[in-house]
Amino acid sequence: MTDLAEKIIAGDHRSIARLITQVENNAPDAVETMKQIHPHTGQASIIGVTGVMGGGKSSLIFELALAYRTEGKKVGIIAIDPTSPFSGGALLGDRIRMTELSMDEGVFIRSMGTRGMMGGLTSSLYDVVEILDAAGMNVILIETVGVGQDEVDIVKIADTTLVVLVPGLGDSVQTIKAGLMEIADIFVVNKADKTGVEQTVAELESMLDLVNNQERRIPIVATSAKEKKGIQQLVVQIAEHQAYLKKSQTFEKRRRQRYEAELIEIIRKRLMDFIFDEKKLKTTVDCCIDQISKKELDPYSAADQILGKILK
Ligand SMILES: Nc1nc2c(ncn2[C@@H]2O[C@H](COP(=O)(O)OP(=O)(O)O)[C@@H](O)[C@H]2O)c(=O)[nH]1
Ligand SMILES: [Mg+2]
Repeated sequence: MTDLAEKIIAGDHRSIARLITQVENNAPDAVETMKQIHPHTGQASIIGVTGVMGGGKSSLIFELALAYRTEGKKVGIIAIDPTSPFSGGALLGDRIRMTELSMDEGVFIRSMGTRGMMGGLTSSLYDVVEILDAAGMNVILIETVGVGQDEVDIVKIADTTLVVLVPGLGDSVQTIKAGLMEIADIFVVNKADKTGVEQTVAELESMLDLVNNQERRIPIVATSAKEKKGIQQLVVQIAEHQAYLKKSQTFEKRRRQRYEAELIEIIRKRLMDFIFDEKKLKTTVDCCIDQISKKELDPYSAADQILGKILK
């Protein structure tokens, strides 16, 4: 086993950070370590937090992290949001509180860019989740900005997805994209210290009444990250959802979905790397041109041969 893999499994923060940087930079060294840590994964609860911009996702993650720390759990936080206080964006006050959290040995915080190749979540997110899991984080909280494909992708990674809404969005429920509705395992109405919470909760409830064919009714939790209210209820609902997943065998199904998405992503990435490495592509292709000209080979068979080589 590589020295780095050993240190990561032991939970060493600097080594965790190093491997994450390697995977983000597409460093060839990372692959061997990633292979070695995989058998040590599978213990962490993965919680995705998505929803409206400015709804309090980062603030809620902060409060959840504190709550899990009181339970003695180790917490990993991944923020895929350049405006997140975890990434050094946002207001100074929020940023200072997040930095305090990072002083805690039981918390590992990492922010990531959104430079996914074809939109959607950055492909190294799968790796980062594996790394934090192998490093012994009991809970991994992932914040994503709710735009485009991102919130749909998070479902493939998270065991439990929280959709964060706020009161006073007017016809909030109508304006929420259907996609967000489908992915929620728990609705969180944050900023419950403001007026209009009851109305938003009621709107959500009646919307849930309409889709009554679910075997599990999606719970709605009102929280105030600002006043630290409703956090414990949220922790309880997350635990109940995870118990439900395990009881209904959905847990295994979700994990399989994640591995499937991850594997497809790795293959896609390798193929893209090959295609976009023009020099390499040209060198590979060049070898066949002579044969094609001399009619010893046709272009289709040549393509089969080349693809066979990179796919093996
Ligand atoms: N009144 C109120 N403000 C909040 C609450 N939670 C977060 N905020 C504030 O809302 C703003 C956006 O919060 P943030 O956590 O960065 O939202 P995000 O963009 O969803 O991650 C910040 O100024 C927070 O201090 C809350 O429960 N009540
Ligand atoms: Mg945020």
